[in-house]
Amino acid sequence: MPGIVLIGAQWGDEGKGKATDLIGTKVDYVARFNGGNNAGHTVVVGDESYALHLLPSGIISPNVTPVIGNGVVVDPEVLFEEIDGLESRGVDCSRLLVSEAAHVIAPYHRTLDKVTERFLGKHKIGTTGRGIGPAYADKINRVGIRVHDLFNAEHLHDKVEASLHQKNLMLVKLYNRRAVDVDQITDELLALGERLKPYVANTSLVLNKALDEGKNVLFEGGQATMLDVDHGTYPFVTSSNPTAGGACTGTGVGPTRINRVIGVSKAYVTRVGEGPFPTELFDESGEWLRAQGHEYGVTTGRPRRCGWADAVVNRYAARVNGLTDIVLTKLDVLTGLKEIPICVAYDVDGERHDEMPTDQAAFSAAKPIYETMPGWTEDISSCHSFDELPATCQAYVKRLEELSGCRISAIGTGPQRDHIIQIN
Ligand code: 2SA
Ligand code: GDP
Ligand code: MG
Repeated sequence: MPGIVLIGAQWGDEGKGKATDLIGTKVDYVARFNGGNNAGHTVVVGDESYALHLLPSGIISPNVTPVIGNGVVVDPEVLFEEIDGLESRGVDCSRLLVSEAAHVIAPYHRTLDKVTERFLGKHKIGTTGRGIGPAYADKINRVGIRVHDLFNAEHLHDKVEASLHQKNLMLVKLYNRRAVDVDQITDELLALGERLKPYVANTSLVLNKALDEGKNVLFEGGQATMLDVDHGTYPFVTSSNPTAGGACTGTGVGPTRINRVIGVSKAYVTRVGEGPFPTELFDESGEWLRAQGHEYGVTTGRPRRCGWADAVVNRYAARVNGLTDIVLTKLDVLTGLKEIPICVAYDVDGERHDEMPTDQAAFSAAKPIYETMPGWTEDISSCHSFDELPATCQAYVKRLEELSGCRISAIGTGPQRDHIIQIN
């Protein structure tokens, strides 16, 4: 089982950090393939809790080589902050490999992210403000700066100049800001490049060689399916491909090398930022879920919007990612509810939709059609097998599995690393 992809099946924060870390102990490489420090993964090990943004979750496991793939956008300042923070807590980060082809987030990307959101007003996306969108826009516009550009002063100056030409016009004329100085940015980036150098590698070559040698590689996605720029709720998405296909383009490994695709899905749903969310709860049930599940952004601290499980989203995620199995997290959060609704289909202007509508106007108008399952009151965090779960809890999982059209292979029963039930 050498190539495993692990992605979020909903709108993010499904607990991928925990799932990745769990599988990470059995793998040799963990490679991030998309996004940047907009991601927030919480990994709990014993009494220690680690909030990771840019670093792959595998960084916590000493036998794993963590890799930042070419599909990731790297903010070097944030990367060093994260490395320093972990090393001060005794986590060795020297094994880290960063792709030389990954694009760099420069300070002007962060500025542009914030001013663009402000100018969008009521049309804003609700970004994390980390410069993600503008960095990917530069990549697609072919004026991006790549990691290997940081090692050649003359070449870098040229690239920065090309990248800033249009942006400076925009900053000055449209946004009433000062122009960014090409020389100053070049010097800053060169200095960051010096520190980055020891980590930089041809990671596509490294990963392909590892797979040739029969090593296990876990490809870790940031964000999630419904935030995918192609398959998510466009335009309320991130600017990368968090779906399984992104694992190949974002690391330089071919699809024939992927053996398993795991989708992580919460037992309910959350979303941060703007955009449609059919099962969102605006009453005390939503507040209850937020409080029970501690649903606040790991990167921005924003309260997450909460809603009931949505089997249409799960089914869609199973399809567009080709999921082989689902890890269902945070089932313990639902403990104490008398009844638990599951959305089985949508009503769009009186018409039933069993599958995800591609038209965002239809998706925005979608009303959930619910089926209700009985709840349970027993604490499930000490259960170590499926059979130990209360009968109504088992029935909830089984129904969700049936509606999602994909096997549930593990269940999260609490925030700790060992709060997990593996199902064979
Ligand atoms: P961006 O910054 O351009 O990627 O924002 C675009 C949309 O993508 C959403 N997004 C996220 N959604 C959930 N979790 C994310 N990571 C953090 C976390 C978020 C946080 O783990 O909690 O701390 O707020 C994440 N990153 C991006 C974002 O909300 C926009 O809707
Ligand atoms: P990610 O972005 O998908 O990695 O998820 P986040 O780390 O942003 O958010 C998931 C949160 O849920 C973290 O605080 C985890 O510690 C926590 N968590 C993960 N699995 C479980 C679980 O099974 N039960 C509970 N109660 N918490 C969990
Ligand atoms: Mg997160």
